[in-house]
Amino acid sequence: MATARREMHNPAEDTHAGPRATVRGAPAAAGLPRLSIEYVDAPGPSALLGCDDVLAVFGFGGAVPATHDDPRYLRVPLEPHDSTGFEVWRGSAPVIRGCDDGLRWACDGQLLFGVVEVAEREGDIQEAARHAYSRLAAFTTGSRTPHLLRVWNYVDAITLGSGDDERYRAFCVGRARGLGDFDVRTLPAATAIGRCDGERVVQVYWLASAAPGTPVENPRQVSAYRYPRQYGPQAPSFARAMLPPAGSAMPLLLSGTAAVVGHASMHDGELLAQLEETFANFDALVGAARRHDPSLPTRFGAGTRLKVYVRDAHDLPLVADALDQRFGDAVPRLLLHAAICRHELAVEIDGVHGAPLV
Ligand code: 3EB
Repeated sequence: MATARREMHNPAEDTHAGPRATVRGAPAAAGLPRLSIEYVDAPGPSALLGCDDVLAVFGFGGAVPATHDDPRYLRVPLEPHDSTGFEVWRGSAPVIRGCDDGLRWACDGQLLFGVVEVAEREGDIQEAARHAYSRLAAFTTGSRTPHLLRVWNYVDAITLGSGDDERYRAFCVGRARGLGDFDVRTLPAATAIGRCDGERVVQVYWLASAAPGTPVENPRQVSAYRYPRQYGPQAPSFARAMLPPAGSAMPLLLSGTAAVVGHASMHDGELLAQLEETFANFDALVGAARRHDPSLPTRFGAGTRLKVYVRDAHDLPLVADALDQRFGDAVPRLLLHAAICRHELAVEIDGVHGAPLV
């Protein structure tokens, strides 16, 4: 079966990073990993997918195509506030790509984009998350890009249900079970955000690499994987940030960050205070990352990209203004209407941060 499938592939795919490739054998493409992330205006994804260094193109909201023949395209059904932009990941040409029983991927030899979307059966988010993560883990383990750097999780109605029945908590259980045995010290950076589209589909996409990154924790925050029992039966499986493999031309990968200090949510009902606390968290996180890589800029700037998730659509203009005041147009950003995994959190931000690529 595996052999038959391989025979149907382009021979170039023999070097791909999929589940049947082993780490032994010829090394992946020479050179160090390189990744740029841009928010670009375009009439549609096709024009952007024409470049053979593109690892992934993301469209946001209801106005973009839901699907595309090219496995590198993914629609994230979160409505953007003030842009029609696509997010484009560029790696190193040539990128090869494929689809394996619904799991889509693209790989440049050093970096791999992957995505799997699992429909919940009768609202069973735990089982959908377990299934998504077991596919991710089976695809990644033993491949030529075995190191998970960053994962994004988008699920519907994230805070529906109460106590341990809350959907986010059930998601955390399914995620950990799907990952199987893991060492918390190698967990990827991540985002887990709620969609508002009513489609009960667990959407998981990721960035993996041939060489390992270095996880970074935030000195102002308890590591999420050590959150106390009050937040659910399974602590969330992610690192606060991931430094890219040494020597790469890649930014620091920032996990979803909110007004959480220690393990507690701060400033309930005060959106702007939560925004300030979030940036204080980023300052501490970047400070911790700079102890590993002092060349990282201290402050957010032209090599930073922020994705800003705002719970209440009415607050979007307020957040846009606050970001304009803080950064002017120095920091490219995408503002999205999305639910945060704790009721009391009104805003969460993820992104990447580095020196501008030359
Ligand atoms: C927090 O600090 C906010 O479960 O993957 C942020 C990033 C959050 C990732 C996840 C959750 C996740 O706990 C929530």
